Amino acid sequence: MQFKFTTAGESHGKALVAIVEGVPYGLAIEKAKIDHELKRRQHGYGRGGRMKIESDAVEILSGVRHGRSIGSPIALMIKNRDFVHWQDVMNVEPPDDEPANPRVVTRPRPGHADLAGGQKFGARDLRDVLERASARETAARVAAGAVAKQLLAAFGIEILSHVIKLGSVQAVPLWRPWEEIAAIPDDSPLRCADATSEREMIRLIDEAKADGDTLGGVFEVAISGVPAGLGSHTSWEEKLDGRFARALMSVQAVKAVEIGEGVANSGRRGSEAHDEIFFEQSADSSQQSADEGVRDKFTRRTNRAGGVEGGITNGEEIRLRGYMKPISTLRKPLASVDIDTKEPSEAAFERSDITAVPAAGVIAEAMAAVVLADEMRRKFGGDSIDEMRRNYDAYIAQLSEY
Ligand code: EPS
Repeated sequence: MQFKFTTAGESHGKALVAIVEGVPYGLAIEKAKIDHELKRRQHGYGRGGRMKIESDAVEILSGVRHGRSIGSPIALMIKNRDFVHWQDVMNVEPPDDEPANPRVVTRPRPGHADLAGGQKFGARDLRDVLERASARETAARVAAGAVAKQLLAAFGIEILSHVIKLGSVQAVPLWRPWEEIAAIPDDSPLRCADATSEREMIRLIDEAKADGDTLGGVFEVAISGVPAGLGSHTSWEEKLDGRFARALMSVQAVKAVEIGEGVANSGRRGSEAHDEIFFEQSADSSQQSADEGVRDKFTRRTNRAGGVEGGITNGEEIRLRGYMKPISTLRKPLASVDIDTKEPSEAAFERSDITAVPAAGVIAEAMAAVVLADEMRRKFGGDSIDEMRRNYDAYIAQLSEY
């Protein structure tokens, strides 16, 4: 059984939708938890005017009955509140009359999909491309990811993210323990664990805004409670680091992905790069402590691998980093060329976020959740959550005997 999803919807169309498949029968699904994730994605200092218009909330259309999944595809819908301003421009039907302001886009933004997408499809109105390329689509991903998170939470797996760099300002120290990331309040301006760095980041955003510019940065996703043994070394497609990289790289504007301390490790000696293996015996290895779940276990004192070795989870916390380029819609536009006149022309601008790195972290959480939910479904199968749990429990028992 696979866990997968697909999305549909344009940025200024009627709604975004996600269809999620592979949720086992009988899983408690809470709409409030999906809405909570949607709200987290919308938050963050440096977002633009659109976020004042949208207040994302999900409507669950299928696959859930009386608060529990029934094993069928779960369809989720998020309405675009801004659609009321775009009904003519985004009309599904051929218009009777030309809209008063058709908002045709002919000046591609460097860094956006506008020009390459226009060339690919032969589109004379670049809106046909940008409406779908827009990161608005990620609201649907986050909704699907929130379903994946509810499946993972049933097995004690939790996912968080934080911002570790914004523009040129890097949080010090870069690496933060789980507890510090978990303690960042949901209404924190940039979801950065270090208050001093966060103030600097805010100052940088204000400067960029005043200059009509934009900023990128780096976020980190942290995942706890993952058992050893998800993913596989046996074939390139099965390697979990590769699957995570693809999932995170597919997030709009993410241009590099790092697993653990992958970048720093490339410049270290092997003796400084790998996580040595130890075996800890529980203080009391009597039958009573075994019954209480206190077991002997393999341990690491470092986690530079970020919880994945050989494409397989090793039982440590998973750490994934995504590097986001600056947003490509600039108030002070870059040089471009009008696709009709071929004359030099400034790139199109209507409005823009200054930065969206905290949001990208939330989206990456959702993508990582979907990949892990899929790994859990592949390994533990089952048509119902009860059957899946029996299989999971048997494997955990096997692990503890290893
Ligand atoms: C986006 C452009 C902006 C962002 C949008 C992504 O939208 P608009 O063109 O309507 O101002 O606000 O992000 C969202 C709407 C969102 O929900 O994240 C783009 O071109 O990618």
